[in-house]
Amino acid sequence: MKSAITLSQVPEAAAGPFVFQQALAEGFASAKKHGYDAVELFLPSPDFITVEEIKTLASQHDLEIAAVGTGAGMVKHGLSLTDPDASVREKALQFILQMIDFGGQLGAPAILGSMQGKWGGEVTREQALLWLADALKQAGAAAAQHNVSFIYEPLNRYETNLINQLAEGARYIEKHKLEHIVLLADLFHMNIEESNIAQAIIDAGKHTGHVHYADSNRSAMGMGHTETAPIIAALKQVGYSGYLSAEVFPRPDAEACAAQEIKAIREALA
Ligand code: LER
Ligand code: MN
Repeated sequence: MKSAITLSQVPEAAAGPFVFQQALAEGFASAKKHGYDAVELFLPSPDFITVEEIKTLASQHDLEIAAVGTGAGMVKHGLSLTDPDASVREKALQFILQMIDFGGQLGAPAILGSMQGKWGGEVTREQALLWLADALKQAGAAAAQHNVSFIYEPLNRYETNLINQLAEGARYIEKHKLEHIVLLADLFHMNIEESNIAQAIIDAGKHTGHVHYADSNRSAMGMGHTETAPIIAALKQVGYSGYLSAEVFPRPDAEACAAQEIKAIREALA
């Protein structure tokens, strides 16, 4: 397993779980200084910066790109794949396909979190899950063209009512025969939704493709009450070899958070 840390350039998400929010050049330098293997990027849109500029920063600092988030499509542009309005769903899909293309050129998968939306009002749960499966089919095919996966993230109940648990996500992938789709195990969401985080990872088996390594309170690991040993053992048991990514609140500040998180990752993997 490898380490990653979040860099955000989305002012609307300033209160979100993103560690470094300064200019990207500084964020890359900080990630390297703390010893991370990779950065996870949260950008306002796919045309915010060129792929070439990111490639230059990555090679200057000898960092990989672990993943690119799509959440700005929701927090900045109000787009969701399960919006009752077909034109909004289409815009959401196009935003995601462009982000897949952006990340793909960097060898990085894109993540679907808040842009999955919610069911309710005129939209039934069955309808929303069908729209979502249809979008995931297209996203998976687009990702495969870059030899990467597309990452689907079950979120806690306060952020979506579609799929809240990891094994439920695994069953959904299998039911709809979704290809090139992997699951994101965000340990913060799982602390709320799972009865046993380690068992949930075992139950989801091979489907986990990315990990947001957050403590129970979404601070850096070690600042809450998550017991990490069984979780790391479960990830090893299912053959997970991807990133433990610091999608956590920059508490007490970004520097201290980054230092605590890399210490926790090193201890966990030692
Ligand atoms: C995104 O990775 C996530 O975990 C969401 O909670 C962000 O709103
Ligand atoms: Mn997450």
